[in-house]
Amino acid sequence: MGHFADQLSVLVSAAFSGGRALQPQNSPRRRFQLVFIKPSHYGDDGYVIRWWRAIIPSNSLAAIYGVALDCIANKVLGDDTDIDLEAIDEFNQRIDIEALVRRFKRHDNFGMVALVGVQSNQYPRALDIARPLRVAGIQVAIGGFHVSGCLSMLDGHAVGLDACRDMGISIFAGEVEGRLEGLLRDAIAGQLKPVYNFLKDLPGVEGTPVPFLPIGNLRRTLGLASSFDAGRGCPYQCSFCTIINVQGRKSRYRSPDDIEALVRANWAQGVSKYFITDDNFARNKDWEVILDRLIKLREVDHIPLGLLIQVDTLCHKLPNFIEKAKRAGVTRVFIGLENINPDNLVTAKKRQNKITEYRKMLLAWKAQGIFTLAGYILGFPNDTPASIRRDIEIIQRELPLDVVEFFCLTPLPGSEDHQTLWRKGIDMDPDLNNYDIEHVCTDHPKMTRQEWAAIYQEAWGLYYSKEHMRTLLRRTAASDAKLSSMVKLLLTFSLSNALENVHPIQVGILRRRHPSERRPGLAPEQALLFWPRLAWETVRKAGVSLSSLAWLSKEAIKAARDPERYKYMDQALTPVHDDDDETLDLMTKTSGARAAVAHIKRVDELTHAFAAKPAVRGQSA
Ligand code: B12
Ligand code: SF4
Repeated sequence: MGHFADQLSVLVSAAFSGGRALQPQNSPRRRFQLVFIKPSHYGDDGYVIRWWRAIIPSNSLAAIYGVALDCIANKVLGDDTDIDLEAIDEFNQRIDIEALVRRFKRHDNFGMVALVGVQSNQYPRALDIARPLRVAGIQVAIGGFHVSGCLSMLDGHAVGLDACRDMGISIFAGEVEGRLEGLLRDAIAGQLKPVYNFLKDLPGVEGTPVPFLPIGNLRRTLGLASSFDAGRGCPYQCSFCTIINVQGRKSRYRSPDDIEALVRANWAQGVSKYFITDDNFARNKDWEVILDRLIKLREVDHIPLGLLIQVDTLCHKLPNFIEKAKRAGVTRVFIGLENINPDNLVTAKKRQNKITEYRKMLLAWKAQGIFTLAGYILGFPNDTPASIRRDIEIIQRELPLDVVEFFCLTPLPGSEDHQTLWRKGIDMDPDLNNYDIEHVCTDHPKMTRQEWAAIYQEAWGLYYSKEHMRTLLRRTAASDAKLSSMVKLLLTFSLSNALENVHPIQVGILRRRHPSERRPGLAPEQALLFWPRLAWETVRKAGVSLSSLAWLSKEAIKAARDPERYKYMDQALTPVHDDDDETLDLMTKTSGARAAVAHIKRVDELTHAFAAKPAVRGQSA
């Protein structure tokens, strides 16, 4: 309990401080400037992707911020040194580099800028942020999936890590819990090491400081949501995955007490909506006690929790999982469906995804009125533009899925796929900015890079056709789920790519641009053209968004008022039948699907034969 109370008091005092400059300003002691920056990356227009309001906050930032609060509370730099802490998410806040340099100068450069949670696609931008800071003599460290993934899988130099060494940026690979203190001590001595590598020593996360962002940061996201990882690590071995090579395959998890502390601290600042970022919450070994605690906070303490979780396609087989998730406040669930062709799933070592279970699992979530969002990867070896078009039609017709998110299969640094191509010297896009799983970064056996990119663009329009969005609204009305939530989801997912040319999970409201955020190397644009064009684009996009919103709202109202709404039925909503494997295209259109069905039947027959044997013996006895 002592630990719980400590966590809570650190977080609640941070909540009330607003998060910036956490120590008294008039203190005569040394003030160490600690600035956490989560870099964004460049859009195809050459400008940093930044929004007035982003949709999702950064959990990497919250995780390291929570650890820093703990360091401040424990005065790890000694009694004579205060820490001024600030977190900036470039997704929703412009980084004024000149102002930052001036601020550090006022403090004789006593401090450090930490580039946080830097993914491969954000690495070039992170270096561009670091460059002027290093020129000004400011200490900079970098961490996150790019450096960790590369050091875990490659030779210590690839991909682009020497750029950090050349610029004197300290590389931090691995997790920061229990290690920030040491890093800060090195920083106050002006002696950051070139590389810190803790990848072989993953910390237990139970009892470590919990992710936390102050309200000032959270207000920059839509819907005032926060995030936390209830656990890390996934037991599976998908070859495109970076996570297992950075966070490991063993399940490590936070305690229910820790989670309660962060929920209460956030509630003290009015926040009760969360993205639980575990890549596979169903494989968090402690999912049940965590859900039980969240249920208590919701049902007994009346904290109005709203949760988004990520799970696998076998989660419905865990007794009570879906029911408890509902009671804990889960309203949306992200499922790594990835593909409906088992041959493709096998090539990616995603054998745990059984297409024969997809409908059961999706209907189980639907029965609870929980929205399902599925990740769907385009570009597996058996994919062609024609097969992708066919598969999208099958999904629309036969799977009771709400939202589909398309991605391009990408050899992300840190994944086995990347390592294989890198070892074989196969051509991959040298521009890391493109490794955002929306761009094609290597060759495909059956499609040219152009065909692949084109079908990715086309896929969004195919799935989010007006006709299918109308069907989705009718399915929502029939299952009595919240139509206004479905309208919001459809608005975001149907427009992000078409209007903003970015994936819905990195979209926001009102795209911001600033001439200073143009990618170095690209010609600067004339102010006289830049500002009017930005204004015109903003007006045009607002017009398109409003007209889509009007259309979706009209259709939602129609679906809600339909006297027959609860009688609506289609193939996707039809309960699972024994003959599905003969009648559904999902089970019959590919050789992989047919083989999967045959395999299930064989297992079933063997199980029954085995079960029947003792009875036969009994009869003969
Ligand atoms: C939540 C999440 C998101 C959220 C929030 C972003 C965030 N990073 O918090 C959203 C939905 C916005 C998102 C979007 C995207 N994401 Co994402 N996301 C994740 C996810 C599932 C969890 C992140 C997290 O909280 N991890 C837990 C924290 C604690 O770990 P961490 O980030 O590594 O940070 C720890 C250490 O690295 C270290 N550390 C980190 N930085 C620093 C810095 C210093 C100086 C130090 C000392 C230590 C340190 O300390 C932290 C605590 O231990 C990860 C997968 C994963 N398991 O991490 C993917 C992941 C990071 N995302 C990924 C991708 C590709 C994307 C997108 C590009 C997808 C897209 N096309 O839209 C976008 C990019 C937009 C963006 N703003 O980041 C990839 C990155 C792979 C790579 N090699 O680059 C990952 C790994 C998933 C994958 N597919 O492999 N994402
Ligand atoms: S299930 Fe998800 S987190 Fe686990 S290995 Fe596969 S892609 Fe990675």
